[in-house]
Amino acid sequence: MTGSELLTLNFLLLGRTQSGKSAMANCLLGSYELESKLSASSVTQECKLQTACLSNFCRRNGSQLNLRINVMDTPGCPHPTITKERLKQTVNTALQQHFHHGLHMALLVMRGDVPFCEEDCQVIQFIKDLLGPEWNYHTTVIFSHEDRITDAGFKNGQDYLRTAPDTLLELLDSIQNKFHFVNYRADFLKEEQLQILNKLFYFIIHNGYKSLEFK
Ligand SMILES: Nc1nc2c(ncn2[C@@H]2O[C@H](COP(=O)(O)OP(=O)(O)OP(=O)(O)O)[C@@H](O)[C@H]2O)c(=O)[nH]1
Ligand SMILES: [Mg+2]
Repeated sequence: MTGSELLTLNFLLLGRTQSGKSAMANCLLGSYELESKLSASSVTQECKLQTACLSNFCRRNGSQLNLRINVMDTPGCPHPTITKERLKQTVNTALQQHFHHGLHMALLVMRGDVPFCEEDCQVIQFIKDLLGPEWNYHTTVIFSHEDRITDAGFKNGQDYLRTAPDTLLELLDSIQNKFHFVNYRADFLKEEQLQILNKLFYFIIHNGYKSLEFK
């Protein structure tokens, strides 16, 4: 006899303006519900929650595991009109309201094809302030724009990281090298969705399914 089990995982997207947060959120959800577009300013102006269910995601302890994922998209940081303090309050309130069982993983979306700079350090500080001392267990870096990296002649993201500055390598080291390069192309959406979810699921198992609670 086999039964089925439902597991809920909560994800938060964070990152600089126009880094690809909403595209990544859509990729996780396997849909196009969140507005994602090129802009000279910030597209996402408030926190938005979307949910998706994946039946028979994998087998666990002899049962079929159905996955429910809650994905919170956020405005970019730093933001042209929202101060960092205000943004922190807004994200914190949204997490308290919607993630009753806590946050499993924050996804820091960084453009893989743009060099690491001071603004990235500001986002990292924002994540530390928001998530607290355990931030590094609950943060995964998502490098977007992998397509541009391979178009430029690198074999893959790992190959590209050989050119990375120490500040970026130190960041990756501090989060136990939890990172993923994503090639966001609409026609690969389902393929990317499963790849990234499998990886995140593995990181969350490694954390013993622990989540961060917000009060
Ligand atoms: N080529 C390429 N384009 C991408 C990738 N990820 C995102 N984009 C594009 O980058 C632009 C910005 O993406 P968004 O998802 O709106 O970025 P965002 O971080 O949510 O932007 P804001 O809400 O303005 O902060 C869109 O045109 C996306 O299609 C990627 O991996 N490769
Ligand atoms: Mg957005």
